[in-house]
Amino acid sequence: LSLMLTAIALTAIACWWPTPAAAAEVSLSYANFPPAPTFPCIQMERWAKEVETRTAGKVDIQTYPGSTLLGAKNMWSGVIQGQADIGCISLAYQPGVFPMMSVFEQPVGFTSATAASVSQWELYAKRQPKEFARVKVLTMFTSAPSNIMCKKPISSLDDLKGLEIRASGGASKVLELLGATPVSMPASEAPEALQKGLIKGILSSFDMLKDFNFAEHLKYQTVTNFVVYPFAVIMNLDSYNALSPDVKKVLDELGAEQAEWTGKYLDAHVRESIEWSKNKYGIEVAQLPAAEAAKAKQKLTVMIDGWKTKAEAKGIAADDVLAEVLALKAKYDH
Ligand code: 3IO
Repeated sequence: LSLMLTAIALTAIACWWPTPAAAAEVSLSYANFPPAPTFPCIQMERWAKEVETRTAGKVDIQTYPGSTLLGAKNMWSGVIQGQADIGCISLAYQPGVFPMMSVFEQPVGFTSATAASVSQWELYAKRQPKEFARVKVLTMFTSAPSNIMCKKPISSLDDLKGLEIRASGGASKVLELLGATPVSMPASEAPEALQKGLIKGILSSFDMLKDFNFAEHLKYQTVTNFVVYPFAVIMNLDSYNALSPDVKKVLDELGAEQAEWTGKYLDAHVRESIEWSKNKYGIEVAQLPAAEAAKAKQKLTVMIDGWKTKAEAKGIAADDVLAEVLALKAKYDH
């Protein structure tokens, strides 16, 4: 009998005892626009796992890659309105909306995603530009330096004349100034445009060769390092404000670390993507010849002046901001 009572008592305790899996107090949705294997989604999964671990299961993150909750073009407004708690945006998709942080779309010559990402986060954290006042910014990071992935070899600026190349924001401006025909659209729409023959190439980072399988049709790679694409991970303000102080602390402390983690992941992944593309599709990777690169650099100088004029019109101390970006680049990019 006592054995039976013990068994009943143990069962009762086992049923009543809270299991860690049932302890999540907050569930947050996190929307992303590109497919799950791409770097913005890889960093999303890493961030979600870190938050779940560091809050001891208090917070549960539901991730939605591949535009399943919000797409590239309604991410910003969707998060502000609360259709998702968290979302990942590429700043280049909304020209004019980020007068300060669009400095990271300018051709300042970053050579790694790590240096650019750490710099972007530091500038944001220090200056807290009011263009992001309607959201809580959780982290920022950039793509790797952008290069030309094309159906034909590009060895001079003449080869680019009138060529339809997909890009966005600052990268589209680069193409325009170099005499190409920029076709602006989010990365998530590029596969269809390529398949329909609307574009002959893409100006973005080399991770896309593998993650979008672009290496199959874009065999000629030209290293130009023109610009990077800056990103921001944003959170609905009401959703953030509703969190307990200990959870807010976990999120706040992850910002800088996540920026660096993502940059390092992407720089390594770009190398892997190039090797994979060489082995699988026999792609060719060439540098833009030095004389042509110098010509391009010359043609792009007006771009930074254009950014300054627009930023100043919005009350931003553009010379200060630019000088700080260049100092950050000197500190982190070598
Ligand atoms: C990018 C965007 C989504 C998925 C993978 C990516 N690799 C580089 C980018 C940069 C970008 O925003 C773009 O539109 O090329």
